[in-house]
Amino acid sequence: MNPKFLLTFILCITSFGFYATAQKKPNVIIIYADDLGYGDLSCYGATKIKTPNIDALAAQGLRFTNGHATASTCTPSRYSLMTGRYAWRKKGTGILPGDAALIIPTDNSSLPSVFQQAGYKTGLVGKWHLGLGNTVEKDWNKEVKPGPKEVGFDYSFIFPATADRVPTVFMENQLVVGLDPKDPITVDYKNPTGTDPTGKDHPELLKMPAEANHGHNQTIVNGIGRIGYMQGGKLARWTDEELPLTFLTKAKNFIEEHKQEPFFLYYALTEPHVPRLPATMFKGKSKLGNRGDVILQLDWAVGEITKQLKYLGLDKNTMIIFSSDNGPVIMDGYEDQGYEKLGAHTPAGNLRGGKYSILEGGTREPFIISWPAKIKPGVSGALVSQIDFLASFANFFNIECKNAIDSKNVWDAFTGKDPKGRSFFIEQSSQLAIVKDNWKYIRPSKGEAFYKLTRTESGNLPVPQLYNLTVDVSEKNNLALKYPEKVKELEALLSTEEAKTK
Ligand code: NG6
Ligand code: CA
Repeated sequence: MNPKFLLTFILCITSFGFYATAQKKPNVIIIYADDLGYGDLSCYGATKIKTPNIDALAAQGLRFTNGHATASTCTPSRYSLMTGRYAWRKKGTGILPGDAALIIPTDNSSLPSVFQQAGYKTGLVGKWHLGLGNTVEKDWNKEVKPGPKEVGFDYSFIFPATADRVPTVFMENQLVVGLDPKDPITVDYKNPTGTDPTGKDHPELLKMPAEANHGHNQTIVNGIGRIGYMQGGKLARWTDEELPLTFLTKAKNFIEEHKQEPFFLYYALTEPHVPRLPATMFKGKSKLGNRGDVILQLDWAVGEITKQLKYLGLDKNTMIIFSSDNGPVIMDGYEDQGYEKLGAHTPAGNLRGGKYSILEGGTREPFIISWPAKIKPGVSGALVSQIDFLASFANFFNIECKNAIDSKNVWDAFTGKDPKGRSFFIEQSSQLAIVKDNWKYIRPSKGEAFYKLTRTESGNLPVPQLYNLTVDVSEKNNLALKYPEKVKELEALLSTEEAKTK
């Protein structure tokens, strides 16, 4: 071949290659913590705990200071993340038992289905807690469906509900991992099943005692009393201390397997949800007890993911979103000395309330988006929510979404071009609140104001509450009596939104 022609040919190929890489759709990874608070990370102001890996993610991306889960508990927040709809629109979307049926409709748009339509490989690794199958009664010894696959995940490696609920097994593509057919699994949330000891009858077998009479006293697995009864599946049951390492390995495998094509990975960590049982290498490391230790473990896992992306050359064009499903809780039903070891650490930062609460500590979360190829590092005060990923990605890919009525396209806020974000947002606990122009209105409620077990504030009061978050993010000064018109306006907006699907 003529050498000049060869050179032109090589140049063309190289520049085409470069062009193709530059235009390639970003990989997207959502790393979703469980019960991590607004003040639990050093990049959000924590001084008693250091989270260098998440701090590094924040430093190379956008750190949001007004980013929200939709609810202050797990299931409703995850429901919104998947469907783009507020969970309070649908009955049966509260904290689910481990044998619940799937609550995500399979004929609407879902976050993973949007990625599938855009040509992505989609994967889910971690906590699910959105139900499986069509009914409560199900055969755990066969493929359980519908589940993540029918919702839009090409691959899934999950535990069904929470770390403290049976069945305490992993499921890969909706089949229990390591199941011995001679030792079939049955699960029951009403009546004791099987001959396994329970925490109630055998507290002497527990390695972490449960708060008396508060759940966590049914079937014992790995020395921990669980919620729900389970029999069989002895070889398939997980060991809590290595559970997060299993998820991390599966997440890394998924990335490695799909490094050549755009992928979407929803990596739902279990930390720092109860029961908190750090791996040996993190035991005692934080000096803040088990909760602090598992936060360091979580931070380490994030670092392992970013390291792997770098190693594979995927770091620049991978968008990593980091957040949590609800605010923090110190005591959640196991006696793990959370309060005794807390010291001066403030898990919700300067916010009031936490998990289960309608106050900002319930839904305002660490919220980081890093995409080195496209997003300039910085801090954003835009009002955004996890519910918005669906509409924002759908818009980015030019895909129409079906029934995701509460999801807003805030792509410009997510990428740092719009400092404002949503015009309003509805928060959920056992009660509803609405935020608009940084004014927050909490509906009157008859619910308890203080939860004895968790020793936390719910934010419930029998009278309306109104806070000006611009000057009072800690919700200390109730201005409802001073600004009755504002209360009326926000109640009217909330009622209109509620009526949309009634
Ligand atoms: C509660 C559990 C708590 C936790 C929560 C769900 C008790 C006393 N409390 O019922 O430990 O599992 O449910 O947490 O059993 S969530 O993050 O999945 O919403
Ligand atoms: Ca949670």
